Amino acid sequence: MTATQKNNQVTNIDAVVIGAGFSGLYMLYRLREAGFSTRVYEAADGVGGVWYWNRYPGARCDSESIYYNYTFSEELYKEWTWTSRYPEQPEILRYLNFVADKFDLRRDIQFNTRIKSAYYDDDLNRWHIRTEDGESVSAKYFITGVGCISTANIPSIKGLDNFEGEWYHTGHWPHEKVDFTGKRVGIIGNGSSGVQAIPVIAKEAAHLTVFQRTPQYSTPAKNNPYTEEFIRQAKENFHEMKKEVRASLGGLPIPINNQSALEDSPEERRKAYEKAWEAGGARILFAYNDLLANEEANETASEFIRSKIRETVKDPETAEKLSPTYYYGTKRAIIDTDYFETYNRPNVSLVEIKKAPIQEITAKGIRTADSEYELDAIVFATGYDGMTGSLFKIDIRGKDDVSLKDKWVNGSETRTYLGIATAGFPNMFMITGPESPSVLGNMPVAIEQHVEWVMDCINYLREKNIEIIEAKVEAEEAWSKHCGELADSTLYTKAESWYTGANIPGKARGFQIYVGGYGPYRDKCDEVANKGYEGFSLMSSSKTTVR
Ligand code: N01
Repeated sequence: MTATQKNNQVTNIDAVVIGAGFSGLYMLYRLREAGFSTRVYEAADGVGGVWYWNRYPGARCDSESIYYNYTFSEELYKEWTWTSRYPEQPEILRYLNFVADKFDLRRDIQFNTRIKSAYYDDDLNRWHIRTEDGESVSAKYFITGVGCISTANIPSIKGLDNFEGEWYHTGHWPHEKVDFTGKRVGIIGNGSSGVQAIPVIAKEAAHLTVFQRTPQYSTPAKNNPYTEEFIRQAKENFHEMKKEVRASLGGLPIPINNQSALEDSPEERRKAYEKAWEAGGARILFAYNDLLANEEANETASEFIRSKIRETVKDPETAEKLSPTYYYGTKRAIIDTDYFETYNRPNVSLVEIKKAPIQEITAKGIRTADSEYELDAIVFATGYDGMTGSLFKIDIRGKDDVSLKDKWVNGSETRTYLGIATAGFPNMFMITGPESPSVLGNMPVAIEQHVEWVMDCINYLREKNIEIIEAKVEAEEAWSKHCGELADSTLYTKAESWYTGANIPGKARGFQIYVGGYGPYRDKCDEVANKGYEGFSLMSSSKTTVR
């Protein structure tokens, strides 16, 4: 089959994939390898997905580099060398470009092209995909690799248009260096992005004002350059590492201490938390097995981090303002380099906008309920419309012209089977869709598992001459219920976070992530496949049920 053509002619191909980040690149590689004609559409002018856009100062991944990789190719793993424990955004982008070059992926990626709609044609059993430029393509399989956190949340604050300075969102950072030297900068938001950007901007700006809605826990990353010896060992250990990350709960080979925090004495706990703190990263979450399930256990870890904040921040009043009260880990655990230390700088100030909310952005800066702050630049580190935001940006319509947004009632009734498929949308697959474990771990591991499962499934359909696969309503009802019950057995649902949709005004609340862990989830997906895709209807082209 041929690739698409530009002049408004509809071209038939086997598969359309949206997005050229970790998901889309690997999906393309596998589809092409299996002999399926494939086209990837990407809005940016290069590969990278979120790592193409997130160029803000200090942007870095919080998974350790040697695990933040594809593992499908030993050769690739051994050819690429990371420089430090946590990869910086430019390095990750270089890695993904290296992957695209090595496997000659670009020739099947159409850049600078945003997908506007995807309609399923029930008569032809095909997806019709249309770009914003009016180009159309018809494909048997429609696969989304749009990312879980890629649709920026820019709060609608009165007056932004009147602001005379510059403003930026961390997820849409300019390609050129933004120079804050000598400027008065305001930053709204202190999640993972803000916590990374704040120390770096503070070093450059004349003054940095942090507008904080909710204080956050953060633990030191303890980043350091990798030694040659460390890299040599990591490469040698490839097969073991691959096996371990794939079986693990969060895609990292970090063992969890299988014991309740409440079984240890306060002294023993302090020792365990100190050790985890010193090891760096979010190791505290692994110190005991009930931190995300038991309030009392969680409080011991939460209080430990608050004690570190009090030790680090010299001004007790500021330390108090920076001390969170929610359950540690129920918002995404953040890791940092000198975040709390930054508040000891004379050019940094903290404004609590829960006490005095932002009322308006004026020509000169930000006006809260009790003050006006003159600024030359505003940085929105205000996060994303997670899980469903990027899917809903595309008008996706399945059988009977039902839109995904309507089916999921704008996100309040998201129903998927395994987070991969949804009833009424045949031959559509979501890479790390809602109700898969995705963002609760090291994403490349989750992505590889989904891509490989989807590829095996498509190969199976070809082998068995099956034209259509569609999740059954009862299977997705059961899966969604199971996801909800698992989430309710944890503390996650108690937090106001992007995980629960609480960050987007008007968005329905819910916890659309499978919390059972990567390894158990993989087993469940494999079981479904081994049982001939149990929970799916498999049909011939005449819609005769094959199984
Ligand atoms: O976004 P966030 P993020 N007015 O939603 C505040 C991944 N990631 O971009 O807590 C005022 O976490 C909001 O306040 P509150 C990672 O999965 C990974 O930082 O809602 N403030 C919060 O402080 C992460 O979880 C890496 O009260 C408003 C902040 O903005 C996810 O991306 C790096 C507001 C948003 O925090 C998102 O992180 C970066 C409003 N209207 C990102 N709306 C690494 O791997 C929101 N806020 C290291």
